[in-house]
Amino acid sequence: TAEVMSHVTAHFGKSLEECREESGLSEEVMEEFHHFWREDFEVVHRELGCAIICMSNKFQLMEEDARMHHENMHDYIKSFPEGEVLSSKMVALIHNCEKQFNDIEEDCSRVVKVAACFKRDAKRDGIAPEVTMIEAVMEHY
Ligand code: BOM
Repeated sequence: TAEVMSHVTAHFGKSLEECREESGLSEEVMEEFHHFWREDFEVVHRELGCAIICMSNKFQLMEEDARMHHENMHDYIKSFPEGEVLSSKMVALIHNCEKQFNDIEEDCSRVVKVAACFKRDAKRDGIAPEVTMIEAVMEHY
């Protein structure tokens, strides 16, 4: 659900600042990670892909090949309130997007494409959070 996704985003987003330097993601492009879900934020910058890889590695959510670690992603999402209602759905959405861009060899460029696909499909399926929902739970993390 969108409520659970707001918790996951708030927690995951906290690692952005640790990854700013090595990803090269400027504040002009993305001021705060939860703006990912803004209607007018376009998920297009390669540096955002690099940042998502770096952030995911803080929680062991990716394999060596910069693809999702299915079991760890499941467990990570389940660790949030009511996370078990979102985990399988979210892993399936991400994996479906990964399959569509498997031919892109460069990791950062591929991951930002996967992330844009995931945002679109999450919105389509009604599990994308509003920015205000994320802001309401950020103080808990
Ligand atoms: O092959 C790439 C696998 C990783 C893709 C991750 C896509 C989602 C990143 C952007 C959205 C984040 C929202 C919540 C936290 C997800 C862990």
